[in-house]
Amino acid sequence: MPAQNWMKCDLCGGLAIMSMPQHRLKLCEEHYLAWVQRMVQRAIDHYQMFTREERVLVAVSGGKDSLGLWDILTRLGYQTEGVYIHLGIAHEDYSDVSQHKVEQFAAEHSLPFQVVNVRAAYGRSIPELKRTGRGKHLCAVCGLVKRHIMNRIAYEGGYAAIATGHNLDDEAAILLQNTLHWQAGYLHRQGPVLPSTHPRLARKVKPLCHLYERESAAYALVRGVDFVEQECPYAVRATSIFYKQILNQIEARSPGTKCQFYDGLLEGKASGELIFHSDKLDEEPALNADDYQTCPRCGQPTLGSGLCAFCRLWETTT
Ligand code: Q46
Ligand code: ZN
Ligand code: ZN
Repeated sequence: MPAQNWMKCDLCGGLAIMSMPQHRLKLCEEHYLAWVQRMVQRAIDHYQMFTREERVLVAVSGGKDSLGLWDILTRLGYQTEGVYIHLGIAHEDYSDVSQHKVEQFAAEHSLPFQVVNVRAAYGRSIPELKRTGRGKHLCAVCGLVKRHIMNRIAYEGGYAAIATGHNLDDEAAILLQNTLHWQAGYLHRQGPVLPSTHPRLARKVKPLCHLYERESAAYALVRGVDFVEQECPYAVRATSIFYKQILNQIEARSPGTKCQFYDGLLEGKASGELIFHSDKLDEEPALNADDYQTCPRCGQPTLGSGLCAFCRLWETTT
């Protein structure tokens, strides 16, 4: 008998298209799609991210993770609406192309979504804001603006949670970075759910937190999701990419390491074996709603007195 040179699905014996060595599992297309949905459902239930009665705002960038997440949540029967934040990144028409992918996906699936164009809404795109601003790294400016807009939209629209497409590789890279620098405050709050600590700050959830990046990408490809393949041009400078590469090298030698690394943090915190002091948190969230003041300009909660970090950003650039 000639040796078989194709992988067999562990469930049906058909042609396997994905192998997950950390789970010792190989699956065909049909069983892979179902497995991914089950993994996401399990994370939503385990971490009590949201219920089917709650409305969820999905932050969609046009990439594989966020569009794949929107697809999965919709198939699982959750009430979702997408929001795309147009950052005004003109390099290779990145923002326009991404917006188009989101529009196409929403139209094909008859899903509601809205677009916030940063330049149209606030007067400057993210790269323009960075050019005229001081100090902060562009990605820090971008993150601050996105968080503010997402919180505003979730509050105005009465959404229970904001779901983002962070996968296990993203989380493990952030964890490595925070551990190498012993960022106790960030380690304290890193996890699949960031609870709401103020009525104007929605709960943040990461339903893909147990899926490797390659698994999330494979889901989008197999499902036929048309996503933007190019990364944000500024992402190449991000240190998280470097940490991801290192973790991938370790994973290749020792499958399951990324998973154990991240799960170890969550389990250690849940059991009380790992305790990080959080008194040095420099941004949201504070411990409870009383810790916040109200920004006199935008009305959002802020930890200091006077303008919030978002409003100060525009102040320093005018
Ligand atoms: S979108 Fe914005 Fe990222 Fe691009 S500019 Fe940096 S933070 S890399 S998630
Ligand atoms: Zn199968
Ligand atoms: Zn403000």
